[in-house]
Amino acid sequence: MPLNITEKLIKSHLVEGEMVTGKEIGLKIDQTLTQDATGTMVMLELEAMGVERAQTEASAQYVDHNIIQVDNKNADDHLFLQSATRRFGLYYSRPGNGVSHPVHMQRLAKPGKTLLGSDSHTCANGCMGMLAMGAGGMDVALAIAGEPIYIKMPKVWGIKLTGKLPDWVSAKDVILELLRRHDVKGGVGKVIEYYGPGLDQLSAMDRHVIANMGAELGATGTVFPSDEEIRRFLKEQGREEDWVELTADIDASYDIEEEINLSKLEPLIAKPSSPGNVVPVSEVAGTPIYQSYIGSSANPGYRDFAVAAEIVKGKTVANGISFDINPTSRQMLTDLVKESHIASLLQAGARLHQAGCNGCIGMGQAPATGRNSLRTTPRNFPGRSGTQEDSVYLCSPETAAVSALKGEITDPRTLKIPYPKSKEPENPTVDTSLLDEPLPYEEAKKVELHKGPNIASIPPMDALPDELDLPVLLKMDDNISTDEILAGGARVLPYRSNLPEISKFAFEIIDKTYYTRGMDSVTTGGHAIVGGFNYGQGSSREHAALAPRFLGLRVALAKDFARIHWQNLVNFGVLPLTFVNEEDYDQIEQGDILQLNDLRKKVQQSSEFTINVKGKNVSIQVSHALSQRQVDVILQGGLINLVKERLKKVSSIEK
Ligand code: MIC
Repeated sequence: MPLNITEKLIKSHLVEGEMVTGKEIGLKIDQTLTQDATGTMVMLELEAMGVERAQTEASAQYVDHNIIQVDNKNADDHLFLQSATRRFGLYYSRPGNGVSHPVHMQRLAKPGKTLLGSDSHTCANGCMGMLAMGAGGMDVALAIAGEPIYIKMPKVWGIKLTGKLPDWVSAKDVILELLRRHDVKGGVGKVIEYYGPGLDQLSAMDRHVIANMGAELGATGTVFPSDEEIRRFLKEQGREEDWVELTADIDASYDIEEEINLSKLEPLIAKPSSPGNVVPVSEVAGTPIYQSYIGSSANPGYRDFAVAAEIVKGKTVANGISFDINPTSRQMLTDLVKESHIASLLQAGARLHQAGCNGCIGMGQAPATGRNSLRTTPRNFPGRSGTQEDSVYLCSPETAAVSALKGEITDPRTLKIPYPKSKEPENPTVDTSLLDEPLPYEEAKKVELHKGPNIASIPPMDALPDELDLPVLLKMDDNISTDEILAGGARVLPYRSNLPEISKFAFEIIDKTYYTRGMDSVTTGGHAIVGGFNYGQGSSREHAALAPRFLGLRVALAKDFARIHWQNLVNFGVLPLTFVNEEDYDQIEQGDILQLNDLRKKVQQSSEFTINVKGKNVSIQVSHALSQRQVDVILQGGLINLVKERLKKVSSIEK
C-alpha cells in the first residue's frame, strides 16, 4: 500500500498498537530535546526513576529560556543541568548558544528519525523529514530512559502547496493562513504533512517556520519531505552524511486533503490575544505600535533577520519604537555580523539581545502597559509577554520591520522599495564550541548532580481515592492556555525546578485567590476545575499540571482538552474528564461540589459514568479517553508512582 511520509515514519517506529486512527500506539524515540525551563524537572525525574544513562541515539539539553540571571536561581539551574547532562550522557548546549529548535536542526536533526521534546514547538524539526513531537517532561524522561512514547494514532492532513509566494509575503504568512482557516484547534489529533510544487521555493528554514507553528494549531506534529533542499542544508552544516531521502509514495493519500496556493497569499497578522485571530495586515494597518520584535523559533532563519536588515538599512525606526532583535543561534548571529546585517539593524535603532527565547516567553522585553507590541513570535496568549494586560500581534519579519519604520502596523507591500531578496552566506559558520558532547559512560557515572538551593525534589503523590467530594475552585471559558494556568515570564520561570514555590503562581492570571483556596483544599481531599473547549492549549510545560496537582487538583472536567496538557494531567494523576453532553457545562457553577463515588472501579470498568452535583439534584454524564495503560497511571496517582512500583518489582525479582 502506498504510504505518505507520516505513515512511513510511524510504521518504522511502531513498537505497540495498530495504525488505526484514534487508537493508542507506542513509538520508539530516537532523539530527545529538552530546554532549561522544562529540563530541570526532566533531570529530577531521571534521578527519581534511577535512570543510569540515556538510551536514545542523541539527547540534547538546551539552555535558552531562563537566560536572564538577576540572582542565583537561573544560574544554579544551568549548573544543575550541566551536571545532569554529564551524568546521564546528554549533549549540553550552553546559555548563549541559541534556541533549541534551530540549534537542534543545525547540529543534530536527522531525516527519518523520531524526536520527542519537552517543548511544544519541537514539531519545528519536522521540517527535516522527522516525526518531531512536543510532550510533557515526564514523557521525555521516559523516552530518554528508552521507553516508547504513547500517542493516539493521528489523522494525516495533507497540505498541497502550489504557486509561488508573492513579494513581501513569506513562510510566516503560510502558517498564519492555516491558522486563519482553522483556528487554534484545527490540528488536534492530526499530523500536518506538506507536499507539492510550492515546496521548491521554501528553504529548510522557511519550512521550520511553518512546521514550528503547527503547535498553535494543536497538531501532534508537522512533517515535510527530506529532499534535495534538506541535503543542501545538511551539507552546509557539514553533515551531508546524515541525509537520507524521505518522500511520500507516488499514489500516497491523506485522511484530509487541502491546498494552499502560495501565489494568492497576502501579509497576515494574528491580533491579540490568540494565534488563531488572523486577519490581513491591511485590515489593522495604522494601529500604533510601541515595540517591534524580531526572532524566536517561529522566525529563526538567517533570512528572517537579513530581510529585516535590508528593509531598515540606511533608515531609522520611528521615534519611540523599541526595535528588539533576538538572534536564534550563535552560528547565525556570527554570519549576520560578518555580512554587516547586524550593523544595518543597529544603525536603524535596533536593540540587540543575546541568542535565546527571551521575550517570546516573557523573559525580558515585556511591553509597557496599554501599548501594542508587534512580534514574529509564535504565541500571544494573554499575559505571556510578561505584561498582564498586554496587546501582542504576530506577523512576519517583513511586516515587523516595515512597521518599525512607520511606528504603526503597516502592510509591507506599501513600502516603496524593491523587495529585498537576501542571499544566504556562501559558507555559513559551523560552530560547536558551546555544544558539549556526552561524556563516555565510565566518566559519566562518577559525576555528582550539582543542586543549588532553589532546586526541590518532587513531593510524593497519593493514589486515586475511591470517594471524592470536590469543590469546583474555578470555572473557565474555552481555549484556556497553559500560559494562563501557570505563567512563564521572568518572575515565574526561575522556579521551574521548585514545585512548592512555582505553585504560588498557578492560575494567578485568572484568579489570584486560587493558590490559597487550592492549598486549603489539600487537607479536605482536593478540588476540581471546569473548563471549556481546548482546555490547556499551548505549551508543553508539565508544571501546568503539576502545580495544580500539588494544590489538590484531582479532576479536570472540560468540553475537551489540548493533547499535551491532557497527557500531562494523566502523567501526574489528575483525572481528565469530558462532558458527554456539552450543555451540562452550564449546570455547574464555581463553588459547586462534585461527588464521585466508587471512582476506582468506575474508571477501570467504563469510559463513561455519572457524577453528582451535591445538593442540586443534578447528575452529569462524563467520559474519559484513557487507554488501559493510562487507567493504571491514574489509579497509582501518576507515572512516577507507577515506574517506582515497576522498579521495586524488578529489584525484588533480581534478589
Ligand atoms: C512556549 O513557547 O510556550 C515554551 C516556553 O517554549 C513552552 C515550554 C515551557 O513552558 O517551558 C512550550 O512551548 O512548550
